[in-house]
Amino acid sequence: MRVKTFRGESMAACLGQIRQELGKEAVILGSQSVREDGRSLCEVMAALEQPDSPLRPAPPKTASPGGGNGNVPAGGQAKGNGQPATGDWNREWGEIKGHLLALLRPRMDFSALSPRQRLALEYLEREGVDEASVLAVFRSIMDRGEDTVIPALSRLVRVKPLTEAEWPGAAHMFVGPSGVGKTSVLLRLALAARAADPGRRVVVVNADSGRGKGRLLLRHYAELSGLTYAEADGPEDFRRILDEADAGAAVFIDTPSLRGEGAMDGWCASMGLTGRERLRAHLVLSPLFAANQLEHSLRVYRCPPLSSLVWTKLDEACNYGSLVNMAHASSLPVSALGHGPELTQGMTPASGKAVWKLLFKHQLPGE
Ligand SMILES: Nc1nc2c(ncn2[C@@H]2O[C@H](COP(=O)(O)OP(=O)(O)OP(=O)(O)O)[C@@H](O)[C@H]2O)c(=O)[nH]1
Ligand SMILES: [Mg+2]
Repeated sequence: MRVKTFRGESMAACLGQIRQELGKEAVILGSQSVREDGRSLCEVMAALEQPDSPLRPAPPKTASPGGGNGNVPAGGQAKGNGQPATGDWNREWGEIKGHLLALLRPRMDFSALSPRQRLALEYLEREGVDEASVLAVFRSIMDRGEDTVIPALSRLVRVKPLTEAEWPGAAHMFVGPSGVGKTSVLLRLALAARAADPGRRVVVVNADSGRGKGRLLLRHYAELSGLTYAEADGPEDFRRILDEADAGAAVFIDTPSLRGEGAMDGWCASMGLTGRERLRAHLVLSPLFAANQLEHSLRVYRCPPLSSLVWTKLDEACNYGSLVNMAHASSLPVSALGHGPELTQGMTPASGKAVWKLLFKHQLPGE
């Protein structure tokens, strides 16, 4: 059997490469989203069950103006920069994923697992972990011949705690849907940064020019807690603020909720926030949202500095499968877990142990 991994800008692009290189007999073993040079790519592992048949030579690559591989999904429209139009890409990806999962489901033979592994995977399914993620865990276990489920889950749900030690010198920006808990997360981190180093300048930045109320709330807390409050409405403000971060200040930026796929990417460009090495964006989400709402949020808020997922309102949720699903869909690590409305005790930097306790025991961090 010849196994090969293909990367492309869409599932359709990968399937095109697979068809050309391995032919129609190729079998898809698995797929995932990966990040490469700040771009989100689709990665598909395919195999050809004919050991003696030589691989077909890859056709010469045609250069695309956008620097991609020139692939555009069938029926999709290329944007001016050679990228497929986002709406077409998403619709096509959704359809292809559905077809692939229908094909792959019979290959997910749980009887190949140990009883404990089988129980764990069946539990995850009941917990709301979607088919694509269960399949990824299953393949990961089978590929490595592991005895337990946690190592495979840990590869899927990576963790990078939102602490200064893990994100040294970063300026943190919080993005996400309205009311999800962005300002609360930001204030908790700003207060923690202040407690960790009382001599350090801690700046909280409101970039939500459209909402006076949100500004007042942040300003009020900043004044009460001795934090520096700033407002940013354009590239010049952000340049000044990020220069402060470069000079050693702890910077936390609150952003407006936006509408439309790709909206955060456009907002970052309009605010001059591309190419700032220190800037890290964190997508704040809650398991209270429905699966398609979460996936939509990822498409709205995906932007070059996006680096982690923060989960909030865990205390109000009844299951946590979406933590696995979104880790799989985004390839981003989980960085913090919000589990209560209190500013002082409502959030914990993420750890593998905390995520597994949440998922398998419904035990909130700190309980
Ligand atoms: N139960 C619970 N409530 C939370 C949590 N995080 C935030 N909240 C509450 O959710 C509400 C909204 O929180 P904000 O931090 O204002 O949310 P936001 O995303 O900044 O909202 P907008 O600025 O309006 O978009 C507030 O009442 C918070 O106290 C949490 O982890 N658990
Ligand atoms: Mg807010």
